[in-house]
Amino acid sequence: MGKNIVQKIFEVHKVYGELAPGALIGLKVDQVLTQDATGTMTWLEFEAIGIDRVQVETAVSYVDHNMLQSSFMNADDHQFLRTAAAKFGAWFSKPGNGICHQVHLERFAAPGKIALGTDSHTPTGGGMGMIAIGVGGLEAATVMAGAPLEIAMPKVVKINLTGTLRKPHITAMDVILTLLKMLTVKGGVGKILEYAGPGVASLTVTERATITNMGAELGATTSLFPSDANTLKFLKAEGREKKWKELIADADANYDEVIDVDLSAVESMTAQPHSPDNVAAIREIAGRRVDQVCIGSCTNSSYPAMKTVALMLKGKTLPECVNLMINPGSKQVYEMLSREGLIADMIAAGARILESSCGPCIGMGGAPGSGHVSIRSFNRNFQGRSGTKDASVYLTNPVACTVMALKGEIIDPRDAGYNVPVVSEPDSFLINDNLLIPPKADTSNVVIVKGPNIKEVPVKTPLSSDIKAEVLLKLGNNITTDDIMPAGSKVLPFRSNIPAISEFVFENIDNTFSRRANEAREKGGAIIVGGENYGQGSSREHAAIAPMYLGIQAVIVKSFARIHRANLINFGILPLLFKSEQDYDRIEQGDVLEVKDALSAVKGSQTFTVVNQTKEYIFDVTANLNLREKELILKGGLLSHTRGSK
Ligand code: MIC
Ligand code: SF4
Repeated sequence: MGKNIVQKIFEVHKVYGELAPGALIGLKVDQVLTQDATGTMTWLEFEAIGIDRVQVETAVSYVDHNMLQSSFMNADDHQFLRTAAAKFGAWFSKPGNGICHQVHLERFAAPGKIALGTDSHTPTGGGMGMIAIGVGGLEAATVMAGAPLEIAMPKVVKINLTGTLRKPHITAMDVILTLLKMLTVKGGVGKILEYAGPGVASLTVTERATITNMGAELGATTSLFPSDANTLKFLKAEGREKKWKELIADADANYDEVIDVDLSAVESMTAQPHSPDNVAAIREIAGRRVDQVCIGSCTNSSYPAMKTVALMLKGKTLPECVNLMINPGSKQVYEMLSREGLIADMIAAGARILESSCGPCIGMGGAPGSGHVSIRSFNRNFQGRSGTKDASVYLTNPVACTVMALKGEIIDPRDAGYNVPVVSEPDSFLINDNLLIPPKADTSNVVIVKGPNIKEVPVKTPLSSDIKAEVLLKLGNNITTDDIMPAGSKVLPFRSNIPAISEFVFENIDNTFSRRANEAREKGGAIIVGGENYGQGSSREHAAIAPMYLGIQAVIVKSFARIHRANLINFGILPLLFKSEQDYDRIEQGDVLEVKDALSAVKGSQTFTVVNQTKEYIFDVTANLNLREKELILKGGLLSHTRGSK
């Protein structure tokens, strides 16, 4: 029986386990990337584990999210990250070098490798023919300390691409938006999407990376493309052709599922407010006024994408009422555009050029006005993420963004009458790694510097036998980690300070939550109830650490998103599932629940009996914890576990 690419990569990296769907496997990890907003915790956790030097082949600490520096806090974090990287043998990508995923694709990603990243869009690397998975910080820290990555073997889905895109108006972004329309934000949960078929050859590495990047929005564990002649071309242009090797699925490879996508039939698409799967063809919603356009992010800020935008803007002027902001994805892209005079064309048209960072994508500046319509080439449009709760954020490709900026209205790029240039990948990129600091051989004199906002990672006490707690919040489906632990310019600077950031938990849903949780903590803690796909979106473990700090004992939902469930376990919060959906309907906020004999349920049957003391009935929930997860929950989380076993 032939093998698919996932099987080929996993076989080489397997430390233990069977490559059968659902079975637990341990994998050796080659690369770990961290970014600053999740990275301060990760590196504090790595320090707490007590290992001198990272044990993986390559670890890179990027600074790209917390870049506004409205006070000392961000700059102190950058200094901590720089000195921690120096101490522990990691590369350090200085602020200004670009968005972690774009830079990693350019300078580190390599076919056949396995990478982990403390960011949900780490699968961007899948465009290079590698397995790249987003995880919580503590997971990454333990892997950097030498542990294998342990996951349940996902199903492998073949996305069979035929035909070719009607470029340049329709782009790779439209492919992933089409898939989001078909599969929804939970359609990829428990799966790896492996792209194959004759259509693959028509997509460049950066186009592939746009698709694998936004596979995160499908909830997929990761997505990847084969490594072929296009991969070699890209690596050659980056001066890294030695990293190339061919990786294609065998002709008779087996898949758990096959989905066909005809690229020739893909339309110009947009994700409407407030979810990446609320997708429509642009023509269906054309005509709405546009106030703001943002182009960039880890999804769409490669050199060809940005050059196309610049050439479209050249010689034109933006309408009076449109604000256009552009973040080139990396220093490499930015420097190349500048040297070719393309930044000048953007500026001349009236665009505001921001630095190479996440920027408006995570609400670090660039918030739209009240009730404004913002069109973005980004990957997430959850309500309030832009910094403006009543703004309407649409996601679409950079060509459509540019057309809409110039027209001041929502319009299909094919209907606007503009000439869209065809820009191909260059034969060579401008390589200037002077913001990329290599690991040091001798780290004995390096001192890690921590500013006053950098506080210790809190550790939970081991699980207690009986949990009696109030349902502090009852929520619906698809609650995001942005809902649980908002980001944005006000909150992000507290990423290194759990006591301070915990005051913002659920702020946009119920701003009394953290006060009520603090009160409940004195009485034994609290419980959160949710629907399907709870915790979708980012990898931020703050969405677990801060609730843990506030005394949340358990979260009971219909289903979890992968990374968030792992983060809850890593910080000792019981992730429970309703056995019957009707029990979700019966519970109300304010009910007091008693989880009977939690310790023996964790150790044994995994079925927990819950008494609703307020309404006087009993129901069952389950945890489905594997052996390792059981141990973590019993010990109060991964940090106490890892410390204990050292
Ligand atoms: C995001 O896009 O939501 C983020 C900000 O990059 C997060 C990481 C974080 O919260 O720091 C992610 O995608 O994991
Ligand atoms: Fe940064 Fe946005 Fe990409 Fe997250 S999705 S890494 S915030 S650019």
